[in-house]
This record gives sequence, structure tokens and C-alpha cells, in this order.
Amino acid sequence: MRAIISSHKNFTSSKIIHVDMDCFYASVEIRERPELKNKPVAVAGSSASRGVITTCNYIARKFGIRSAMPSITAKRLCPHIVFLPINMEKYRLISKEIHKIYKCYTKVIEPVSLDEAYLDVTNSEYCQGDPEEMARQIRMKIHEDIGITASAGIASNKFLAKIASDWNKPNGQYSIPDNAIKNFILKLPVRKIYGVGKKTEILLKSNGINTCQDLQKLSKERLSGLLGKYGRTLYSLSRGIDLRKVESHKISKSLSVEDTYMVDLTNQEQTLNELRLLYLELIKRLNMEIYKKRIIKSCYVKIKFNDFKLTTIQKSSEVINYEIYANLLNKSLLTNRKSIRLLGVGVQFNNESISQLNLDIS
Ligand code: TTP
Ligand code: MG
Repeated sequence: MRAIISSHKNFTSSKIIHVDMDCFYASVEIRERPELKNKPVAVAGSSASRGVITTCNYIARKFGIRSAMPSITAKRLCPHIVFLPINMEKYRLISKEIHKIYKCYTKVIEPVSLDEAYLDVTNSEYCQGDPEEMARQIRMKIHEDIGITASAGIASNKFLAKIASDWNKPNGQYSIPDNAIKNFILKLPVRKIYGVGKKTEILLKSNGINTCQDLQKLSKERLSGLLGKYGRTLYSLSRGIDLRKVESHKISKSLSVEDTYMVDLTNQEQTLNELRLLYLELIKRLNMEIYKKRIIKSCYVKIKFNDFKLTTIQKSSEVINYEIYANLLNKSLLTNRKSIRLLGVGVQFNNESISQLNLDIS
């Protein structure tokens, strides 16, 4: 019986579904304001210094509006856009509800963010073991019970499932059965591969590598020579091979909160005020059930200056308090006199031991 189930529709090894909500924060907000359904909507910070868009609906995307764009630019592109404030608490609750739906199909769920998760349904007997039908049902239930739409990708590994969930967005799904991988992967642009950011893309392109087909022509050694350890990963990914498991108990190594400012931070007092706000948000998140028993290894401040130079400064510490972050920030400001575009605060966890956090909310 199980052999028949696991070979459903050419998914001969594993069956992974990647589910990703469509314009998540915006969908949640529009759900509560049906009059906005056919209007361009963006979710952004409320005060002038925090006017960066987190996401926008697909109507707004037609005007060229995107995540991380300053609200002022969005307004220029689409003067009648409706801005709505962020409500993280609400998104967290909805994410929990969505996970209840996933749990009806499998116990092996790896959350990636509030709106994204991998489901390993290899051993699930629902829908006669058909992962495409499971994905359809999951999306239908999310729509009926939660009132927002989701897209899904189905494949035998995480890499392909994630690419597939983006293929028919919004409100769609796409499947890459094992016998379709070979053809699918050839035309895939390198930028679609996880880990290939702007810099790697430029490096690859300058070597005449634009697609996975181009990558396949290079030996493991040549790719390692170009990109170090990641070159070996690319060797496998360009052939559609990804051995990462769906990890339902994945332990995060760090937690951070950051903000990009519409108006650069130029003076120390203003920067320290923003740092405090970020610190308080970090404390709030560290108090969530999943982090309560983690031990902190170090604290760090992340800064992107107005010339886009990125720097991270950290200090080993099992205790977290505002002074540590303020000192780290001041240290960096001594050597850099540029104005600040992005500020972030975070902690790294000690993954060997898990006990009570030492928090100071002064
Ligand atoms: P995404 O899944 O990347 O985007 P999305 O769900 O809004 O849109 P899509 O239909 O393309 O999946 O991110 C999920 C949420 O995370 C998004 O609704 C808002 C938040 N987010 C930010 O706050 N800042 C960002 O830069 C991005 C990309 C997302
Ligand atoms: Mg999404």
C-alpha cells in the first residue's frame, strides 16, 4: 500500500509541498476591509521615519510597487494607493490558524516565516497520497477558513517545491514531478537558486553562466574554485538535487529585528532612540514561547549606511540589555560618521544548551 502511495504521479522518492500566502500582510488587512478589495493597497509603517512598505496587493504591484520600497516612492507611482498600518500580533495569530490546517495533513512541517512553510507529505495517506490534491485542499481550506489565498509548489525536494510555489502566483499551484525535473531545471535562471544573490549572479554572468544548463557544464572543482563551498551546493542544485530534509524541530540560531528608514538617521540621539524601539521589539519577541528557554551567546547590532555599506558588530554575552546595544552602536559610530539607512539588533543563541533566558527590559 505504502509503495503505491509514495509513487503517486511520478513522485518516486519524497513528496514536499511548499505553501506561501499571497501578499500576506496585505491580504489579512483587506480581508477585514472588503471595500478595499479592488484597490491598490500597501502595508507600511505609520510614522514618517518608518515609511517603508512591507508588502502590497497584486493590484498595487501592477504600478511597480514592491516590498522594501519607501512609501513616498509608492505614492509617486500610484497616487491613489491606500496605506494600512502593520499589525504583527494579528499576523502571528493567523499564522497559527494556518498551521492547524497543515497539521491535518502531516506532522512534518517546517515553518520558514509567518506565511511560508514546507510540508513533507511523503507518508501522508490523505487524498490517496496525491500531493497535488493535498495542496489544492490546503489552499481551499485557507481560503474558506482564513479568508486569504495561498500558492503552493509540489516537488520531491525543498529547492524545487519553493521555486514551484512562485510559478503560478497568486492563488495558484505548480507541480514538478520527478520525470519533469530534468527539462524544468535546464532553463531555470541562476537568480532563482537560493543563495544566489546579486553579487553571485554578477560573478556567474561574467563567466557566461546564466541558467542551470550553463552551470551543469562546469565541474564540481571549477564551481568550488569560483564560489568556494557553495560551489558544491550549486553543482547539485543545478541538477535539481537537494538533500535537505523538512525539519519540523529546526532550532533557529539567531533572532533579530531591523528597520529601514525612509529618512536616514543622521544624529546620535535619534539613532539611539530608534535603537531602543528595536531593542524593545526584540525583547517582546524573545518572550515568545519558542524562545523563552534559549540561552543567548552574543548580541549584535547591524547597520547599513547611506552608501549601502553593511556592518555587524557583536559582543559575547549571555545577558541582554539596552546598554550592550547602545555601546555596540556608539563604537561603530566612532569609526563611521555616515548617516544610517538601516538599523537592526539581534541575538545569537547557544544551540547546545536550552534554559531560561536572562532578560532585562529596562
Ligand atoms: P513574502 O512571502 O516574501 O511576500 P508576500 O506574502 O507579501 O507576497 P507574495 O505573494 O509574493 O508571497 O513575505 C511575507 C510577508 O513578510 C509579507 O506579507 C510582509 C513581510 N515582508 C516584510 O515585512 N518585508 C519584506 O521586505 C518582505 C519581502 C516581506
Ligand atoms: Mg508570501
